[in-house]
Order: sequence, then structure tokens, then C-alpha cells
Amino acid sequence: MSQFTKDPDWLDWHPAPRKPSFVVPDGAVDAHCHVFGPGDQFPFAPQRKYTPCDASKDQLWSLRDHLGFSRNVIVQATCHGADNRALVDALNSSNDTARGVATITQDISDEDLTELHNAGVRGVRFNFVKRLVDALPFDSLETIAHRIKDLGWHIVIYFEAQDLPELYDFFTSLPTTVVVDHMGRPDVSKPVDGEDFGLFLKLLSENENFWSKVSCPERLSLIGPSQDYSDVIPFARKVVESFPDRVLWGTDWPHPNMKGHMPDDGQLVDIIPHIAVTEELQHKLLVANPMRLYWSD
Ligand code: 0GY
Repeated sequence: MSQFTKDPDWLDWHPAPRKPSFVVPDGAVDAHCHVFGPGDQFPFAPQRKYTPCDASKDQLWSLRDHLGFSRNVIVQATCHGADNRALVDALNSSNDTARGVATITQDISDEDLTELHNAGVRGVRFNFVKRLVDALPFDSLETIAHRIKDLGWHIVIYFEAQDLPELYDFFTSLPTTVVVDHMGRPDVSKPVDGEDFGLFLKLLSENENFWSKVSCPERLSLIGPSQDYSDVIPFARKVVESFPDRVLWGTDWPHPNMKGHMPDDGQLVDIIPHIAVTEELQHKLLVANPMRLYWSD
């Protein structure tokens, strides 16, 4: 028996995703996914805001193979806080097929940073989504940013669109490459060429150190899987076509905190050719860009 009981409304990851029709290019990278525990081996953090089901590294590797991908970027999930042991274990067992994004605090020792680097960590995540974490103060984040800069790492930021105006100046002050999760979570009922998404596009167009993940149609869509999340496609396509060398794609497996439905990961892969419509764009999105960011050393 696990010492952890998942939240009563928790939806487990899809047990049998379909085989996608879209064949991803050789060497494709799933650049946003997580491992959860297993909780008995890698306990969830006491300060977590949700308790998930287990989602192990071996289950992640099975999904990778089933979908036709070659590599993963594993992002530390908030349910593990700044305890990166499950992430490091997955990276160390991956035979260099996985790289990581960690969560750290400003007092981490140089030795621990080096250990994370040696395991394959190449970034840290700053999370501003209030239902997930109590964000660290800006001065702590600035300290972290300057420490990891020297390692050549980048910063992944996660926020919701309504918070971008107040966070904008802090974000543009960051001294590294900055990767935005899930296109800054736009409200897709608003126009793609409107003011709100315009601010996000400005962030990328005026700051060449900014990248975006064009991931998570299942979180952003208002119309859902029966219509292939098609209301999200114009947003993702706009980002891919405007910034083809600064976009990443990921499954977001095991899809934490999905409440209405659990996506079929095969269906998510089949959306890729609708957001990256040429082979060249697909290769940049799935291979060239993630390889440059995560496997250049
Ligand atoms: C995501 C999204 C979520 C959760 C986390 O670290 C996390 O707990 O990332 C979410 O609930 O929106 O990016 O995977």
C-alpha cells in the first residue's frame, strides 16, 4: 500500500493511448513531461497542493516508444517541491535519452548544482500558477537565475495569461534563455490577433531569448477532444510560424490536474501537423530546437 492517497477527483493518465497516425521525425523529443514518484520510493513534498497517482520513469519510457519519440525533457512537478530525487533517478537511468528541468531554492550548494548538471538538468522552473505553488519572491528568483546562468542553464516559466502584465518586466529582466510553458496559457475564446495574446507575442518578438512550448491544447481548449482541440490550433500555429527556431512541443504526460477529461496522448501527437504544417517546421519543433537547447553539451 502506498503511503499516499491520490486526490479524490484525480484523473489517472490514459492507460492505452492510440498509435498516432502522424509519424514524428527521427530523433523527436517530448520536451514537456513529468514523473510522479512512485510515492513509496520518492515521497511527494509535504507542501504540495495536489497528490497525484504514480507515474514512473518506466511508464514514461513506454509512452515515448509507443508514440515514436526518442527523447524526453522531464520537468520537475510541483508535487515534488524542490526535492529532485525522482527526476534525477529518471535522468540517471535514461541512457542519455532524457534531460531535466529542476526546481531549486537559492541556498542550494554548488555541489548539489553540479550533481544536477551531471545528471542532465539544463534548466530551472519558476512557477507562478497560484493553485500550484506559492511563488518565491523576485529577489530569490533573481539569485537563482544568476547562479544557474553560469552553468549555461535556462529558465522555464509557468504562468496564466491574466498575470502576464504584472510579471512582464520581471520576465524580461531575466539573464538567460527563458522558455514559456504552454504559450502562457492564453484564453482561446479571445482572438488570436487580440490584445491579450498580442502581449505574449510581443514578449517573444521583442526578446530573442524567449522561447515557447506550444503544448497543452487539452488544458487550453474550450471545445475539447471530440473536436481535436481545434480552438487552440490558431494560437499554436501562430507561435510556430512566427518563431520557428524558438518553439518546443511536449505531451505534458501524465497530465496533472486535468479535471474534465484525460487526453489520449496519441491524439495529441496527431495535432502536431496542424500546428507545424511543413516538414521543416516539424523538424525544428521536435528535433532541432530541443536538441540545441538540451543536448548541445
Ligand atoms: C503542467 C501543468 C500543471 C502542473 C504542473 O508542476 C506541476 O505541478 O506543471 C498544471 O496543473 O497546470 O505544466 O504540467
